[in-house]
Amino acid sequence: MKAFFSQHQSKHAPELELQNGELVPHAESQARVDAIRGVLKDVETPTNFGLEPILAVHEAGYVDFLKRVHRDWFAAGRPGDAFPYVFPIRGRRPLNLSRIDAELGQYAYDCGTPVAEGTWDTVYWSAQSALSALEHVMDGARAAFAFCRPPGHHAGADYMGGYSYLNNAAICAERALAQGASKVAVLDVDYHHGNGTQDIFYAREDVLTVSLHADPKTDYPFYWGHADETGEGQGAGFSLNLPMPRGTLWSEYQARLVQAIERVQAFSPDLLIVPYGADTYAGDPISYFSIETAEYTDMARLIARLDLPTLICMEGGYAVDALGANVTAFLDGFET
Ligand code: OKP
Ligand code: ZN
Repeated sequence: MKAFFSQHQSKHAPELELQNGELVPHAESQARVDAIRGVLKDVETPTNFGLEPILAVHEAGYVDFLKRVHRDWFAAGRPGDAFPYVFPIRGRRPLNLSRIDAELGQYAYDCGTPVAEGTWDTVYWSAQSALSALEHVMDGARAAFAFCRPPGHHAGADYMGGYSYLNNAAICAERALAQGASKVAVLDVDYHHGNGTQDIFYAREDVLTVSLHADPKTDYPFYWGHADETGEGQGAGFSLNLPMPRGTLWSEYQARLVQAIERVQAFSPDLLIVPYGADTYAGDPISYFSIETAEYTDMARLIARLDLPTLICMEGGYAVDALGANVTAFLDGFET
């Protein structure tokens, strides 16, 4: 299967994240890039589609902020990566504050998503990789792999979080609709709930979001991904959340995936987008499901049985030593 990746996507290299009360080396590391890049055989440099498809999803003020925030941080005399530390909680009125810390808090929801010097270039080109893979599928390919990094599925229209800055899957869903698709389904199989994608389409009936993930009662992102979140307004019934307990095995996961697939089938979309995280892997250092490498092929085969044009977007997966094999196993399931 054809993959898309730009060298610019190596630039993002945040040093630290705040995790469980400690500043630790950032899990979304450069080593992930090498691990995945090393197993891809048919890789193309993405086409530059510009900002327009990004701005169809993300608020212009947020995109402008992403572009310049690290420069502003540096100009303010701050060291290292730009980190938020004050957040406007629920219902705060909008204030046009220019202090760097106020801006950061307004556009972020966690302390795991610092903006580093190369972040903008990387997330811009990740989105272009996704759009290029989408174009390949819209041109008739059965499936394509967008090697995006960092992940995107936690980013909302105007916020970053969960290592995510631009929501690649959402940008592609919106683009597909603009290019003539009438319905798009997003089937998120990362370990973590795809809260950004869900938020972006929560009130919409033209994009179905389905997410299989660790129960937010025990796992990040806590506040979203509960089973009773089903959409609102016109979008009521068009969000489906299937949380599972820590320790979930493939045999158990499979039953939920079948349920998810049936929902997608009933929706009858023109295009399927699969945010894929290899962090459901048994050996993942920050996640707690028990899926084994070979089982990713079974997972992908089940999804492939939907027989829909499919765009796969890379999300998480932090067991670097197994990452290449896990990605290969998943992509293999679409070839056979
Ligand atoms: C991004 B993706 C746990 C900290 C979790 C955020 C995880 C973001 C995952 N102690 N930090 O969905 O793989
Ligand atoms: Zn994840």
